[in-house]
Amino acid sequence: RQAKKLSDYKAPEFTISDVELSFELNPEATLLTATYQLHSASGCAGTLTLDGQELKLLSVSVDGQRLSADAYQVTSEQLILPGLPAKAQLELKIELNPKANTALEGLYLSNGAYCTQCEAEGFRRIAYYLDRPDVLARFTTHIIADAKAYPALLSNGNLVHSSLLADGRRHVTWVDPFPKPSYLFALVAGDFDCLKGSYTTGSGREVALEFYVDKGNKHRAQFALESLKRAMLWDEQTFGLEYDLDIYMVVAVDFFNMGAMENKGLNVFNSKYVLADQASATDTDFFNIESIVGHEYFHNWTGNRVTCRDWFQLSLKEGLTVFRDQQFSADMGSRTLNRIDAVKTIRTAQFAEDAGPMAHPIRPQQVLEMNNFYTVTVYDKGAEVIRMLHTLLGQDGFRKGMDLYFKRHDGQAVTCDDFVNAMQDANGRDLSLFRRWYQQSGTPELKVYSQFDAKKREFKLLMQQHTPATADQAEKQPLLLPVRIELLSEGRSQSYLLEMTEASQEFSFAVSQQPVPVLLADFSAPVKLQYHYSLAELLQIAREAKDGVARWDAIQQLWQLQVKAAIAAQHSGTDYQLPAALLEFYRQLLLQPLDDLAFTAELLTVPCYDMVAEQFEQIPVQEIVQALQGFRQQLAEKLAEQWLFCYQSLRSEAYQYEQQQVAQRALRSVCLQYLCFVKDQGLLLQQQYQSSDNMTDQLAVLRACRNSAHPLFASLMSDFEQRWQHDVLVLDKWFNLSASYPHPTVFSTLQQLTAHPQFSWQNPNRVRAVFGAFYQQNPAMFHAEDGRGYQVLADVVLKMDAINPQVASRLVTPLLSWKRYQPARQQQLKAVLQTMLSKDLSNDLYEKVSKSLS
Ligand code: HT7
Ligand code: ZN
Repeated sequence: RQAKKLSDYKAPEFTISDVELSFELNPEATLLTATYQLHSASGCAGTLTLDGQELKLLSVSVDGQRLSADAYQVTSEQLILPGLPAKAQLELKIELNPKANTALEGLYLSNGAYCTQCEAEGFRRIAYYLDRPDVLARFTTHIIADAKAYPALLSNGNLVHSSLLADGRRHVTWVDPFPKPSYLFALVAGDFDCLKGSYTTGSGREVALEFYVDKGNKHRAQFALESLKRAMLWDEQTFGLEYDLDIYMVVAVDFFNMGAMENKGLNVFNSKYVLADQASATDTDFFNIESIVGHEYFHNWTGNRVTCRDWFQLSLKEGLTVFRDQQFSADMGSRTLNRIDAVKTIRTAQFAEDAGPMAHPIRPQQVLEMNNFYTVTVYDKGAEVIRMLHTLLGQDGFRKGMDLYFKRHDGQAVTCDDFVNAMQDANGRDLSLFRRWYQQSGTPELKVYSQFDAKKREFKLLMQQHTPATADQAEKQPLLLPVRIELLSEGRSQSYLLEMTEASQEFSFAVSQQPVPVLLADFSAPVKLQYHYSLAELLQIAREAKDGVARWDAIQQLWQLQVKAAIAAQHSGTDYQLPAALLEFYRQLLLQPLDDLAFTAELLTVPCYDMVAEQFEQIPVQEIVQALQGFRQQLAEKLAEQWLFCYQSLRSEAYQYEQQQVAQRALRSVCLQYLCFVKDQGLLLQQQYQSSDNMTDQLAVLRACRNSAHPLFASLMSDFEQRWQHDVLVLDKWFNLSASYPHPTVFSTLQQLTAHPQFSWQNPNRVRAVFGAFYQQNPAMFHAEDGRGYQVLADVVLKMDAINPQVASRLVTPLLSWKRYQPARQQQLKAVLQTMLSKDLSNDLYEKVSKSLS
């Protein structure tokens, strides 16, 4: 199997200026006629090699002449045409079988509707093509399908023709005036309800907005539509970027590999990121919808108008677009809470990726299967890298850089270097050192020591950075780290932005008293910080720092210290008691919550398993689970009255998705979780479950019951299943709760779940709802002593690999990092991986499993 390398990039020898696609839709035998206008870059005749996979090629014609079969060569991945003139029209006839397509790449069926997914390399499953992002062509798409069964026939751009044929089929034509790479092509055909709206751009153009959803679900798309309008306005106000077509369509489908796809003018979304109402969706669902609708919309400029030269540059569009969606969400809600969420993602999933066999820089250098590189590193660390540029250049400097980037590169396929060059040139600043972030993988460790000289009235910070070797890269160099700090002294806080450029550096501050340093405020660089804080200092930071993220982080660090102490106590066979000062801090917080109740809820939440596990080189699984459970129990018992007081003081109002209410519900839910640890709160749980008018509060009850193994869990879960049995999106929440039940009965539950009438191995949402929840939210059972959890997941991964390799390859992730566990677990994990590797695996799975074992 041949990996591709960034260093091997060559510009294409042929380009395609115009593409005409004509689809005659049929579930098992769709006929596609594809016509391309080809131009050789050298101006000479030559060999044209097109990408293609699992296609039935019916005919090939050049300039109107049908070629005989010996005039071209077809392999399992290519169509090779020797001696093609410098300028030629190529016509291909191809037959496709969307019904047999369970990989959900290319053209497939989702509940009977046709849809496509082409990023990254899925267009080659529709037609032989130069399926690479640096070939930009104007697309015209004809769709011919039964008019009654498929009233909606959609593609990119503008509808220019629609007619009824004599045989009862409809023929429509879409023209997309913007040249685009094949990965942005989309086609949808089906029978949907359509929610319509409109948006008038800053320059006064009216844009039609259309959301296509399953019949009966129109009212559930309203929030997504409003989110889209907010995103359109935000991009105009923040970056001066307007939408460019007359229509923006979103289609919600149930069968989908990821969250959503930004196809030009025709986004396709996983229905869970479009459909929401108060009865069926939680506050988190609403939040995600706004953020993902925003993300896909923002791609119209960062990704579509300016696209990637090659897939190694994926972070050019994804890192930047995640940064933009994070800024959007922060402006729509709480900046601090949004930042805390992003920090959690980096500290859990991204740091774990860096420490595992798939470690790679935000611009990977070598790839076997591109789908494996839609990672937290490329997306979220990529966004952190953009954020650091924003921090270094300031808001205005960053905007100047963005303006120059679009001025230079609109309509082009470019590289991450082109982006940094625009930032550099617009600001007159040398960013050569900063570029290392694009080529170096791994998590930098930042060690800080402090010194106070009372005589000299000087406070010094000595900082040392070091990036440990990663699986992909042994040698590391110092990086440019923007380090935001505050110095707390005499009730005041002074802020600074330090720029660290060397392996070791000293910074001095003139002060009169010894301050407490708040380090890495706002998580200004994606690094692991080490500094010896006392408990008292951490509590002072939690009370006094200006930066909310730093305040939250102080409590996080405090908990990490508690985990270490509790595990040491477990080893010496003693009980561990939480420090009185921490309990007192919590008591005060409960009696007098901060103005921001959602922030209060965050402070009151013990870190999750993943966050703690990431602090250990070798992860002591059961010890962490036991320590965290012990903390929750102690907090629940010692502050029992305060949890109840706080819970009761937060009255629930008629549901609205608005910040104040969201925050109230979050805090009430935290209180409820703790309350259930001490007393049988049967009445209270029943009451909240039965009387609440929204999914957020109902789900909080089910979670509280699950976490405390409450006897009500079974009956409430069965009521929930009955109530929502016909609504698969809501049923996913039930699948999720069932699979995350932290008790050995979960193993038989998993079997029952896969036999549930609504479960389908073909639907990634269902598979993720069960098995994603099992490994992400049930560490005690996933890591069961006898290795059963690993075996269950390994079997599922193998089964899925034959159905949908992309999904299989994502599910395998928690099995890969076997080196992070103690010897017995290492053996169990290695054994399941070795068995896997002995099978005939997809490239997706092979790349990960073989790296893990090498
Ligand atoms: N750009 C998209 C990435 C993507 C994808 C989406 C759906 C299914 C398969 C996919 N492969 C890659 C999504 C985004 O980042 O916006
Ligand atoms: Zn994206």
